[in-house]
Amino acid sequence: MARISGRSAFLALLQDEGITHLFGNPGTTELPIMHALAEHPSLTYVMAMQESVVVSMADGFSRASGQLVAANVHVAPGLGNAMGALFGAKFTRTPMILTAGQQEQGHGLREPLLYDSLVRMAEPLVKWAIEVTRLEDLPRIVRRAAKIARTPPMGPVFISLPGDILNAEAELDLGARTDIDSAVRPNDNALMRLAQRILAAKRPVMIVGDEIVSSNALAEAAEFAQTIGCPVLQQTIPFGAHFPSEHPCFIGALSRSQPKVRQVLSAYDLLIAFGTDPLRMSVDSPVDPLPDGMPIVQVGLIDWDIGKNYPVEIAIRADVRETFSALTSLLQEAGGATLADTAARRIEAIKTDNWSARRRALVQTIEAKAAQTPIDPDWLLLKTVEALPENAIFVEEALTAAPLVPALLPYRDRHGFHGLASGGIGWGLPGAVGASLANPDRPVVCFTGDGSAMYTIQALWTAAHHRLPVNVVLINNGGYRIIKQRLLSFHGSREFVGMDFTDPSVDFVGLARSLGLEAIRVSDPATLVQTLQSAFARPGTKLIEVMVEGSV
Ligand SMILES: Cc1ncc(C[n+]2csc(CCOP(=O)(O)OP(=O)(O)O)c2C)c(N)n1
Ligand SMILES: [Mg+2]
Repeated sequence: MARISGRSAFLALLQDEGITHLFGNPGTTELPIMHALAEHPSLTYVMAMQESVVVSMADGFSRASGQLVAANVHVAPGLGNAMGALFGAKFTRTPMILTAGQQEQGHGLREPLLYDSLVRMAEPLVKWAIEVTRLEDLPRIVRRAAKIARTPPMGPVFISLPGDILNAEAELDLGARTDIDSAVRPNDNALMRLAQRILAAKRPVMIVGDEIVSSNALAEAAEFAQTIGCPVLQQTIPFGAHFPSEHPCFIGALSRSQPKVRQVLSAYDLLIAFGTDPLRMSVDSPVDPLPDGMPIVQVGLIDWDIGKNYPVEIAIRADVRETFSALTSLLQEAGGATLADTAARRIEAIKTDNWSARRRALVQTIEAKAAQTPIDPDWLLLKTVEALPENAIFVEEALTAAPLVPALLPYRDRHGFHGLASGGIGWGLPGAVGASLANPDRPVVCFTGDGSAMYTIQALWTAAHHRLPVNVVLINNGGYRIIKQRLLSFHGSREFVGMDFTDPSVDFVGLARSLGLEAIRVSDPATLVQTLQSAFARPGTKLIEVMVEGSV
């Protein structure tokens, strides 16, 4: 066995686990890793100028590729900076190995500058957190971390890397990766019960979520819906391309208003939940979103989400793609011509009010606001969606300009759309940069609020540095409009303290240029379409600042 340094072994292990990019922000405790990068030129180091940006970039890379990612941050304060972004990665169950350099163990208990217990800091937000205390354990720890991160329910893991471990040398066996195949099919009995229950329903409805993306089941979900002719709703947090929008069975995303959800669901007699936490809410309400006694059947690999808030009549822990395939054949067999007739009839009925029909009506309403100055944010969204280049990836963190995204943007492939998920803002810009690095052949359009962009604006520098084909449409309404709207609706107050940034206003064009980007400002609706089309058609990273209506 060859002698190898801890730092070089660490990078070799990551590469063997499929890591192509290491997102990071370096400090003294990370110097061993920075040193070893020279020996691993095929590993691309992506520097971001703050640790929350680092982690959100890695998160965007994974969300837009399905791959395990790695990020490295600077000891206790760097990990502290990263926590909000790590919360986001926990929410989306992103397979991520997060590491931080740690002070050398030779300090013992003397608490040097920058030292704190990194494991204790990271623990609440990760599946596994550990500090390496012997070089011999390093291979086993990295292998185990990778396996844990990418085994459903997936999620981030954390490794603390003391400097002395990274700088030491030993004869190490780097081992090999373990991939757990979790494409699990339900047993025959469970499948049969599920099929019978679905056939017995008169008005079934399906809610789908993130596991449709992570298990690559869009086509299978569509075929299942087609087979029984059930309307399909996207879960209440529409952060991914969870169903092909243009499929006749798709009727759109559920809102997060409990009374509205209850009303929508009350038209049905069976809730079929696949790969989702179907009714995750935001603001408290005395109304329960689930109609009383509504029966549920639920399938997915995340057992935490199954029966979490409501009892489930048939609950199955299995892969959604495998389950759809098996279930669809079983239903076709068991249902025969009767089911085919029923399904055809149901689909005819859905067609009059499905996603496509609703979109046509919605577009007409929005077009009526085309000439408004300042520009109407819904119209801006519509024009941005219409101008998207073929195969573009759309990344959204747009708050008051976002509600119509699921209704206007057609989801066509599982990596084509990524929206704000956890509710912690500042993810969008770096998320878009990560998505671009993961998909060098696809243009990325990031649709972001001005307030959200200011949490992680330095992500633009990384995009410019790597010359990424990212276009940022920045919605400038001069403040936190959603917070104003909520102060007004929940508190009846128009005293908007701390919600404007107009004195002075932020010059986003100047800011973007200072970070090395081309930047354009649009105030006149008459020039918007042309500006978007021309920007999207040209190479390079760009920011298009659009001045929009911000009143409440
Ligand atoms: C990390 C974090 N800090 C603060 C908030 C609270 N918050 C939610 S939306 C928002 C303002 C968003 O502003 P902007 O992106 O400009 O969108 P707008 O409301 O103007 O449409 C804030 C501060 C949050 N969700 N996450
Ligand atoms: Mg704003």
